[in-house]
Amino acid sequence: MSLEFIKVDKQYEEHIALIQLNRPKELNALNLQLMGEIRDTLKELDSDDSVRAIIITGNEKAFAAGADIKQMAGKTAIDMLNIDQFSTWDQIKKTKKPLIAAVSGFALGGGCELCMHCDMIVASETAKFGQPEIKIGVMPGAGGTQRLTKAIGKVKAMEMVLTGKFISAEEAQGAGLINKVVPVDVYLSEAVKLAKEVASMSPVAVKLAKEAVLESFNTSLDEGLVLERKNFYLLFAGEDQKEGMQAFIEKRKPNFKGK
Ligand code: DAK
Repeated sequence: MSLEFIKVDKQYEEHIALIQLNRPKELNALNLQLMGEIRDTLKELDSDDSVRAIIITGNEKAFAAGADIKQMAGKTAIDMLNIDQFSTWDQIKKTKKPLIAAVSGFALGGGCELCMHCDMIVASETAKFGQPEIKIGVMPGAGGTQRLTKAIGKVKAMEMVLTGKFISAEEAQGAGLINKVVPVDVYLSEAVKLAKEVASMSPVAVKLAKEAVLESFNTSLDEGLVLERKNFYLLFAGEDQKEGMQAFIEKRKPNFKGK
């Protein structure tokens, strides 16, 4: 696969893949090709057993300043329908491995929505999150009204979506949108640390636990509990459960194989 707008390092660290958005002059504005490259790369990494966690990052100035406004400006509703960007975002949503966003600078519009497609978010002190689509006459289109509201609650989400105002990393952490705020020189290494911690767990347990947590957004408590229980039982069919519990009893570190 030849990649123009992202850089991919499949073994950035052991078991950790890194995707870096790479349109720096345009503040990593998410054009259709870039989104397609993310979609295809995630699909490939998701089926690669050597990868246990995936980090998505940008650069110090911008994670991503949103969808490419210049590419979108002249489109009609029928163009948008035919381009069907939703299938790309839906595919990204299907990623089973843990995704961590390492964010510095602007994470706006589709950029903020891409962060919210990740399972955890580590940000630098300079990060700014926002859904400013309202300022250009539209509204969030890749889940912003739903995921932001679930993350930070109605009134704060309403303020961000209806005024387009940005929030700082510190505010985002206080509101529950992100996991961690760290100095700008370590935001990536902190994301790697988190990814390594997750990658040291059983990949099967991580996959099934991620599925169960995400399911809580779509189901009633009882339906979610049914899935949780099935996934819990399923883990007893695998070697990693035996290894994990035996390692505890023998007071040693477990060696999980994802089986
Ligand atoms: N698109 C295209 N170009 C962008 C851009 C964007 N979103 N953001 C920045 N750029 C470009 C600027 O045009 C400029 O290019 P040149 O003029 O140098 O050629 C360059 O990046 C540097 O930007 P600035 O000169 O503006 O830099 P500043 O530091 O002064 O300002 C800023 C930074 C981030 C505050 C400002 O650039 C800005 O407000 N950018 C736009 C932010 C925005 O409105 N984002 C939301 C876009 S709408 C969907 C999925 C997703 C979406 C829609 C549908 N479906 C699945 C259907 C998402 C929509 C959006 O995200």
